[in-house]
Amino acid sequence: MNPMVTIAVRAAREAGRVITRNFNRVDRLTIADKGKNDFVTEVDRNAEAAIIAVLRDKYPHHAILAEESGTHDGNEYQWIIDPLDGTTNFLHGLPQFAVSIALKVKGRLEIGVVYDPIKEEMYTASRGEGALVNDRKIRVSNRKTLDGALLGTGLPYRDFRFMENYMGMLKDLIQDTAGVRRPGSAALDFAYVASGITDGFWELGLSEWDFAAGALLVREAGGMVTDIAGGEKFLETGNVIAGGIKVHHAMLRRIQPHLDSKLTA
Ligand code: 2AM
Ligand code: CA
Repeated sequence: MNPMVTIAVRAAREAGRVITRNFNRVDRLTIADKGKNDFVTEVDRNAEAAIIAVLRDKYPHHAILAEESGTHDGNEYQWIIDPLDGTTNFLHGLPQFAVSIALKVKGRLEIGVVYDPIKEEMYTASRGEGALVNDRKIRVSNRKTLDGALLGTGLPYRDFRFMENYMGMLKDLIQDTAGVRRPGSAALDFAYVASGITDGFWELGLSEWDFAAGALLVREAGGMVTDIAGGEKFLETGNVIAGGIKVHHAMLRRIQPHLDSKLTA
């Protein structure tokens, strides 16, 4: 196994400890409002500090991009960290959230770790070596059509510029599939596609730290990840479709009629 995966796993477990210690004690937490529907707690900050401490200790020269503390300069190795993906769920006592840690080397995704501290599920991937949950190999589903497919998605919650586009996609996809779910942690949504629990996923306007690790999980589990126009710019635009190859293709065809230039630019 890539030794950097071992370090990322250690960092994710440290963050998981901070998170589980505070779960269901939200009344005691200080909650700051970063903006409309954008909350951050001391748990996010402490979990992020725990991750950065582990990474810095081992790799003092690597760069870091982290949701709460922004960019820390360094070399061509860059860690991308979301210490608590699904903060809104966490705040409400809904046990669906995760730690997400990815590593890019010269701009290319190399490692992805997503950890669900409630279920104690550690999803890991490194480029060219496949994807695992708790050391068991995972694969995307091999469903051939949307018929019978279970899809994950993220509803717009803060930026409503693409509401009409999104609703058009949702309307088509709920009619063509077995159902659509909105669990609320993009990192875990990708982990579920990677392990074949859901057959596909799409969302508009994600941030890179929400799904950099998840995107590598899906690819290493044999799936497709593209932007909503079918291209490679998903980390830049945050508009993303993921799934097994056939389901991804079918989703792309259903989504395409609802695109316009402001979404694909
Ligand atoms: P976060 O908790 O790390 O901010 C899903 O749509 C993604 O959007 C999640 O990964 C979540 O990441 C983010 N998000 C932020 N605020 C949200 C909200 N109020 N409702 C749903 N998702 C939210
Ligand atoms: Ca996030």
